[in-house]
Amino acid sequence: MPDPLLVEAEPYPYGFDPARTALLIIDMQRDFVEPGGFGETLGNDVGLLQEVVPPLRDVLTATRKAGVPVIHTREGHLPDLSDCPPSKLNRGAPSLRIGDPGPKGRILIRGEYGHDIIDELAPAEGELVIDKPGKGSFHATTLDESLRAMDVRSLVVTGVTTEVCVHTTVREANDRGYECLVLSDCVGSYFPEFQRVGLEMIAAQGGIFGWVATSAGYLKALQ
Ligand code: TIU
Repeated sequence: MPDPLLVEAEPYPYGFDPARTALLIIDMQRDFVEPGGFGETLGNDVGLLQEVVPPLRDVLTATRKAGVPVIHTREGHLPDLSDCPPSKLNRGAPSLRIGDPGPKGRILIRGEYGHDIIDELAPAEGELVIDKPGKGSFHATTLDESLRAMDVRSLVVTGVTTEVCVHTTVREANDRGYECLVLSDCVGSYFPEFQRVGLEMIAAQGGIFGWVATSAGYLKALQ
């Protein structure tokens, strides 16, 4: 086995073998990142999520160049909403509910313009795109099977939102035996406080869910 690459991270350096690693980009969809989608209908300022795009774009470019696989996820539902539990459909007080017509098509419905990934981070040919009905990327998807088939044990985790789909995914991955490195400037929240505390929670207690590093640290290790 080759020596692992080392990333300066909290709570201590993260070692990874690029041959057994994947970059996971969670839910960088128009519905969360751009005005007129699900995120905004929940009352959120989507501007905060847009700060993630430039560093994540650099990470995506370098990761592709290094030959490390990239996996994208999208949160959303079938047009008949048969995969959306009533608990999710009825939760909160959104101005538009999942499935309602919005300016970017039906809110969070697969195949609609708003449901798709933003142009800046569009999946390349051959990259895996996992459609998920929940917040976690493992729940009701084939992600675990795909990662095992690729012999991946280590995940570099990016995307939105830090305390919702990123956290749920990291917790699911951790329980399944994956090691997760979360890139602090490549994950975003509508709430600055949740961003800070969400990242702290991952690396606390000796790395209870995983590690946290900046994209600069990851890029340096990858060179
Ligand atoms: N509401 C919120 O912060 N996030 C979500 O509903 N989905 C994801 O995080 N992708």
